[in-house]
Amino acid sequence: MKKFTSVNDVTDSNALAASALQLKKDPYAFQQLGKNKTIGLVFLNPSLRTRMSTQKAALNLGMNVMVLNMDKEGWALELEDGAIMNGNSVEHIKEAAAVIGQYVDIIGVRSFPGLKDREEDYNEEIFNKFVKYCGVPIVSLESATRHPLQSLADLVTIEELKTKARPKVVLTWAPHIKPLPQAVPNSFAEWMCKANVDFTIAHPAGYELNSDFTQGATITHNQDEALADADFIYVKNWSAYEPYGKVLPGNEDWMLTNEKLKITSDAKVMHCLPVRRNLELSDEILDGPNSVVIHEAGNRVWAAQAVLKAMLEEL
Ligand code: SN0
Repeated sequence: MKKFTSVNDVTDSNALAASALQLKKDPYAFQQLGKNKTIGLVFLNPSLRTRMSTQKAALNLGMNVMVLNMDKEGWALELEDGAIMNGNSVEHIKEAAAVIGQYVDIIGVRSFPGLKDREEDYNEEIFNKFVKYCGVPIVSLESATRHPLQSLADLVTIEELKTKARPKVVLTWAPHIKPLPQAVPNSFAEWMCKANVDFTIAHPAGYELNSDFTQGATITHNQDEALADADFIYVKNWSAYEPYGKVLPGNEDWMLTNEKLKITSDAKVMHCLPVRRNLELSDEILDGPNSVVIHEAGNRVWAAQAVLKAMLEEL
């Protein structure tokens, strides 16, 4: 694999999930593969799981790891082509990305959407500048519109914990006070649409995702209808796609509770984390027997390791 930015970069997502589960059984089998190879993880936004799991994955493969918290420790970055840099920005992304590419064999980049200009976000303008100027294979650590390492870990978790060949998986919107990206739900939807699952998306009216990501999904505004007989529930907030980046009033009753779990098939509850307790997801669910969120976060290592292994094999 030369780049990992979406499910479309993967020839066989089930085989990649199987590779992740194999690595989970034998984490250090490919220590030679990454010897003397370096990954640079560049963060323009905060991270806990993506940073630590990708770092651990690289170490398991024998790689060296460098982390740059560019938003906090780097020079203020200029992103505009043709800018006259007489303001606060110090270094243009053209030089910054190209220089990082001199030091590493693979680059990972995290760049959240601004949630102001939909075209800019959905064209992945910042992320694609890294792709264009860094000159080395790139892995997305969450871009404006997708979070593929998370989605692969989610697929791995479902494959690992499912008790029937084709489980019912429900992505349900949850309340939040801040406008959050659509990256996680977009990405989860496009991976689930290609997986062997019965996939439903439930959200309040007005939170329709971009239909490019949801082809093949059942979509409903009725949460109860969606939750009936669910085997997995994936809880996530996102802001509206239209009007772009907005939080619409109401819908607090969309938070998942034990009462709502009763109509499911004793569903396992997933969330990418970080989660705001008792706003997005109740204590009783997070601390109860149906939550698999910590297990899911643990699987981030094996997902990242399967991706880095596939990239190292083609370096
Ligand atoms: C990010 C998101 O895309 O929703 C990262 C998830 C992996 N989440 C947040 O930014 C949460 C911020 C908050 O204030 O709760």
